[in-house]
Amino acid sequence: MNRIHIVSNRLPFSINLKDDQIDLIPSVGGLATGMRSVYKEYNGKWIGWPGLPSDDIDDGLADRIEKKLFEEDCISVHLSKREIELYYDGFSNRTIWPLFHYFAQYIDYDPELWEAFVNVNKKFADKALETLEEGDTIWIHDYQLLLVPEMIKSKKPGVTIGFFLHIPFPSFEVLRILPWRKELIQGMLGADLIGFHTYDYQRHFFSSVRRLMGYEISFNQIQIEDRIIIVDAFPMGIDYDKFKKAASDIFQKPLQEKSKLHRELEKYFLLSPDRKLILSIDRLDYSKGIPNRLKAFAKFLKDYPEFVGKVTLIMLAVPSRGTVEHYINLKKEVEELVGNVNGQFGNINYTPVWYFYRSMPFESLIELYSSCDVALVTPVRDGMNLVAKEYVASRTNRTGVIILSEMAGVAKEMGEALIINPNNINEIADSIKQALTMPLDEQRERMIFLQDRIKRYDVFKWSSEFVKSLSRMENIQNSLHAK
Ligand code: ADQ
Repeated sequence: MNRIHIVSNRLPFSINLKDDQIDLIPSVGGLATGMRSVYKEYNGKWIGWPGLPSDDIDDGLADRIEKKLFEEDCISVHLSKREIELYYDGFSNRTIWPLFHYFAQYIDYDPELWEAFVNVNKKFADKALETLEEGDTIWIHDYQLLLVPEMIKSKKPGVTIGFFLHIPFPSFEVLRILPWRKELIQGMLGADLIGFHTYDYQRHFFSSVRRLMGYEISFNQIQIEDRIIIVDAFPMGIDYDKFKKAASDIFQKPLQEKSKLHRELEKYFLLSPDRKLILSIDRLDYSKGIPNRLKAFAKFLKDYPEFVGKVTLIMLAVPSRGTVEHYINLKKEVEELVGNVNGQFGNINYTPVWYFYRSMPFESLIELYSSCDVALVTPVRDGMNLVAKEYVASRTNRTGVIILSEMAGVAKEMGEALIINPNNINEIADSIKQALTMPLDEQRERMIFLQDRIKRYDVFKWSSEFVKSLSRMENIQNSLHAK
């Protein structure tokens, strides 16, 4: 296979400027981990926004950043504050995000946002086109860049294009709400291979292609004139071994080397060994169902008062999209609910919810994953949800229970979790009780199946399966053109 390039909204580095020094901090997220192996192995470039608005840096500094990134085979797309506001905070996060997560009431239909989305997608496509040669392959990521596949295909048809959507693809009845639904589908259809996390999203996409464009679909192929497009499900995984190893390392550390958080957690259990911890980790996003989770925890404490004083919910929320109105309101709502639960059920020695509104270092996440008896993962919509997989990978003693929303893509791979409807507060409350009282043997039985499955299809398997399909597409394209 020839070169494979990556395009995503963000480059896999953030930039730290200190005095005259430019430091590149590698991202540790799942996407960066999975893709780093791909573009390095196939001698490609990674094209994306470096994370700094272009108005904040003068030309000299911009050149130096560019050079530094180029040493890492990264190419920057420069975006101004205004472009970020309209394309990223705007059309990506105020229009597509709510639409694709079924929050129709939150959609912003401002045509100015759409215009900026088209222009910025064109910027990404043009930047990629400067690098691309006929015969190359490119893998484009996510909802911010839905128009890029077609923008590249129309200029360089000999490039093999893959597109992967990390969020849900909604049903046609929801997608049709958007004035620019056809343009979005047309943009995606510039790709030769389109990937989703689950078969359901694939099915929804097909139905929109049929209804909006009238194209025929057979099995997983769309035929358009002399082109074939393959659409498939590739459930994204995590770097399983990294989580497993980090979790087992924690238990081997001598007491004096253990982190403050770890010692605090041990103290918590020492106070009363029958105490239990429930963990909740997300970006603070309305799609994650955080208010319902808090209401369900309060209902659980009310219905099962024997657990008051014995069970704590540790809730981490990473600040996210803080300039968008609905996120600001959500933050207030969550803070109020946390206050209510703690006010109603807490006392001097007992705080029912420990709430942290911040990002946490990897080691602390591992400590929490491995110390908490139950993971409460209740999004109202989620493309996949990697937190559920990270919890499974970190359970080295093979106990622990996951309460999981049926609306998360990951539920398709986790039949052994306690599956709930995230809008059913009573059901979540009862599942908390069931999880906390589940016999250890049953926990292990379920966890063994989960771990085997999540380990087998990790992030490296995910990216290599996608690359394999891209290589098949390249062969199909070549044979079609040879005819
Ligand atoms: P997200 O919506 O960001 O991703 P998710 O898949 O759960 O959701 O990933 C969140 C990541 O952030 C996890 O790796 C987690 O460890 C980390 N994280 C969460 N809280 C943290 C905290 N307080 N401190 C530090 N790290 C924290 C989007 C889609 C998902 C899809 C992924 C990947 O919305 O549905 O699973 O992309 O495709």
